[in-house]
Amino acid sequence: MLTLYHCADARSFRCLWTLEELRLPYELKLLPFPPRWRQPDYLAQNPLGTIPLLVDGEVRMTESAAITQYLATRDGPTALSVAPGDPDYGAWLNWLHHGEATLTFPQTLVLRYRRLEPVERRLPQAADDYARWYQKRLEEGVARALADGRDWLCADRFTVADISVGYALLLASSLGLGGEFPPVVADYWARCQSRDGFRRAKQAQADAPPATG
Ligand SMILES: N[C@@H](CCC(=O)N[C@@H](CS)C(=O)NCC(=O)O)C(=O)O
Repeated sequence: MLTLYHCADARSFRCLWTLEELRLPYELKLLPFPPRWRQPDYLAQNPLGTIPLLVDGEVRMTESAAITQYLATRDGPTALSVAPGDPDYGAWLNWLHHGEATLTFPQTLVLRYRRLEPVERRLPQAADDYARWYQKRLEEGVARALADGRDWLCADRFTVADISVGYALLLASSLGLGGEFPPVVADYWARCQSRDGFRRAKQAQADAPPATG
């Protein structure tokens, strides 16, 4: 059985969305955020204290983009994966990592230094700089790629690369950065949200009882 440790709308949402798209059976452990402080016994499971953690027998994974790739390929190729040898294999891996390393990373600095830190530790200049850094990459990366009218980022279909980038758009929306989506990105984000897998994942986290310590 696959077990996913998750906080609502945290990066582990990528994994939950993938599980629902693939309709894999799983157990969801919903933790308060940040678990490092609010559920310290979680450190016994993941000493980093971060979310996600996926447990699959002896396999333990803590990187959300890697987990989506693992789920999409662990039992063989799926519609959400792109195989080596496919002309879009490189693009697929690139978008998969772009969602986390290029888009989500600067957003988390905005989250931390605009919202999470106590007021006296906030850094408006750093938050504004990283908001612009993220916005520029969104315009020159995702928006430019979608400008040719494609629905999804690569391989002419929805894949975990779209889940990785789609999650960055979810986070941007919750940070109040969604109003600055270029129109092609706003349309793409609407397509992501209209997927049954996305809706089921949202419902699953809403229905999950909180994990007890
Ligand atoms: N690169 C990792 C980052 C994991 C990460 O930092 N997760 C955040 C939640 S979105 C977290 O657990 N923060 C709480 C903490 O660091 O204590 C991934 O993509 O999964």
